[in-house]
Amino acid sequence: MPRPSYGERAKNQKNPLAQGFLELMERKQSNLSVAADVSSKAELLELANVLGPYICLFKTHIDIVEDFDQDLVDQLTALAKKHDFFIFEDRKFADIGNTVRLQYEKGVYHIADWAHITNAHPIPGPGIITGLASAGVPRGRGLLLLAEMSSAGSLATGTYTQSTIDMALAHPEFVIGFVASRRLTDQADFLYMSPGIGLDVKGDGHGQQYRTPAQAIEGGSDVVIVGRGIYGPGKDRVAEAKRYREASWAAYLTSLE
Ligand code: S5P
Repeated sequence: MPRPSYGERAKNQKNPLAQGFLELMERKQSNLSVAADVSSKAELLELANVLGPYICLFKTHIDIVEDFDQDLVDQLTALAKKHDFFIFEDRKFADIGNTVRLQYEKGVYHIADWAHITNAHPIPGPGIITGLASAGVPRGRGLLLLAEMSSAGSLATGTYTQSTIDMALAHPEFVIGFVASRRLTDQADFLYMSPGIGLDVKGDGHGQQYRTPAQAIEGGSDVVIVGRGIYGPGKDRVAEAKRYREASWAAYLTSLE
């Protein structure tokens, strides 16, 4: 059955962050996210600037940046506006609600102040969502739950994944979707973001498992997350970003037919 377009889904979305993101994908004709796992401020900003035109979402691990400062956040925010992308801090919160709220709002990074989207493991139960929501909802942010993981031997399967869906359904004001390998439910229109994507290799020697963008989109993913496939050793970053964007967008267009 043909799927509705990102633009059509935007019209029916009740969550404003998810709506804005779907509109951005449609406008920019990109369902590609880059996973910018680099450890210097200069490299991170360089990636955001050169790859910004091709992506809908810039995914960070802010705690691996060795020279983090507020200016990095200010510059990244300016690049997000200039190139029209959202920022996803891949923090993978995993503690009780009160603690994650503090980790989200305070400390060195103040993630809630600049990341449009962040994510959490469902393992502590629904309190992790309400804790994060207390800081995120007033700022218009969105949360993804890790319903599955791309790594070999992941424990996020079966009833764990099912319980994650139930937790998401109970919190539509803040949960906009999942990190997962495939579409999980038709009970609400969630966003599905899939890491573990590569066109050339199958793994990384540390448990990561790669599938192609087409495989992810065919399974119902909305956003394809690519890291080293774009900027790994010897890669032409812009050429690779274009290649992944084209492959992912072509797979999306096929899913509409
Ligand atoms: O299950 C997961 C969830 C995530 S968010 N598997 C993942 O690989 N990720 C993240 O996606 C991971 O933290 C990394 O930032 C990115 C994949 O990077 P790559 O270089 O393997 O494409």
